[in-house]
Amino acid sequence: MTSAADYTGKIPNNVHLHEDRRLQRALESWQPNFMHWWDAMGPTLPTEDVYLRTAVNVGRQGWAHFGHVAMRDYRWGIFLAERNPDRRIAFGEHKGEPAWQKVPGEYRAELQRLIVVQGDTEPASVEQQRNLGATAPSLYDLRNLFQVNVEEGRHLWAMVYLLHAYFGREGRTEAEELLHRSSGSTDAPRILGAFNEETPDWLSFFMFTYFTDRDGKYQLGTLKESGFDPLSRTAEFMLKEEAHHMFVGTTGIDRIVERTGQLMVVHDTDEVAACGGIPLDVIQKYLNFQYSVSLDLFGGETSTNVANYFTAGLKGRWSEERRRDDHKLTSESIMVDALTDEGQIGQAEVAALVGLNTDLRREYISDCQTGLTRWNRILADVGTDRRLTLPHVAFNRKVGVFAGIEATPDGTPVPAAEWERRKSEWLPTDVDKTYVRSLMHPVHERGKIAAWIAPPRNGINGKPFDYDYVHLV
Ligand code: BYC
Repeated sequence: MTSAADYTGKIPNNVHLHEDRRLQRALESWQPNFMHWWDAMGPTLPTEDVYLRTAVNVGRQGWAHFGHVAMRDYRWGIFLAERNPDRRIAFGEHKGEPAWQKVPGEYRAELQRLIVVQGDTEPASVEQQRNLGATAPSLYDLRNLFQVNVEEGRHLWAMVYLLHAYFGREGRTEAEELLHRSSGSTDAPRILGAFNEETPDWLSFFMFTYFTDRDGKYQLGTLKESGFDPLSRTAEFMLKEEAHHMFVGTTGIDRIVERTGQLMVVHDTDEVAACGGIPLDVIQKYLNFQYSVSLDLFGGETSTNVANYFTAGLKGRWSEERRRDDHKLTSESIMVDALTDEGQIGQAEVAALVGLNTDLRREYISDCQTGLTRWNRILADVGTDRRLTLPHVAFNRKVGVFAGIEATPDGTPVPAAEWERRKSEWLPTDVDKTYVRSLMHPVHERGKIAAWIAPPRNGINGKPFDYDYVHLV
């Protein structure tokens, strides 16, 4: 079933908003609050306009429009993927039943919670990235930052639509709360740990869009399986936009690694700071940090929450329909990472249902590994034998079984005192961060780029690298 996008009202949408005046009015009264939040917490660099992609439809041929727009006039809209009227729930105790078009009363609280947690991450990332425009390495990168920001804003709209349309007064209150909590706040922080960390420089930004947006991909992939059809359709369309965010991360790190590798080879040294590059050790430490905080986003290795979500049909597995089992998992088991009685890192067999966070995290880890393979190929191609690695799952964890121990990046448990003494070898120090920040000077001239990063292979939407992607005021 296709619904044409309606652009005539205040809120672009393909959900027939004009047919439900109450809902339309409620969302229209949330809209100025969103704009207020965007003005107060969104990008700080003043711009005239930016070459942005705007979602205009969900159909197969052409879902986005590219053009220069003033960011404040971006048309944040509500778009759900096309509805399949025959869709059935693919897993859990309701497997085979028609997908729900309304919230089932018995799962209301759980569904609302999943939507709020998902919704909370979207504005959080915009807040974390708000000052990066001032130090963009090129107009191309500046445009990509703003693209990510406006689309995270749209993803907030996607979750707020669900809260308003399906969760009544409580949903509207939660939608307000999404604008009140803020990243890093002591009084009202964002819900998940990684979204209260700083993203103060572009190396952090690219690590964030590689590792943390990729958690988004996997979590949205599980929500796309949801028996609650509006959530499934929303997540499906969000995933389309998400692909570009991860592209920004992957190619951003590609280009930093390429520049660093070149400097290492040309100057025959690992100490590339002297020639204006980011040392590979520092890149590795930033990677260690962002990967480990992103692993925390998957929750505990075992979780009764996730077992309940799955059994209820609210949150499925990655590629649920391609799995060759009964999709109920009531009598299966899975090996999960665990601590042995002696405090060593090992594995334990648990019921498959409670191990689903581990299952998802494994899919995520093998996807993360593809980045490492590509960055190491870049290092090999420029002619150095230094390599980057993914740290062990037990490294620097604050959530799950490893939260109580310290371990080195290769997965050796170490006493707390040794961790304190040696953590500067593995995680960014103030000196590392200050150095990276010292490189962050804006390059806002067309066709120019900062020295610590290589230029991209291609521009955006067929435009050249030296295109006027952003007009500053
Ligand atoms: N920080 O049962 P457990 C994205 C809490 S990113 C703080 O093991 P569960 C994006 C947990 O809530 C994707 N608290 O966890 C990326 C629970 O609390 P209660 C976001 C945490 O429920 C970039 C307790 O600890 N979407 O889209 O199985 C830019 C026990 O936990 C954390 C989602 O996450 C943490 N890291 O799984 C923009 C999907 N982890 O019940 C956007 C929706 C756990 O004791 N969320 N806790 O009060 C979920 O599916 C689940 O809530 C989680 C946690 C996967 C997050």
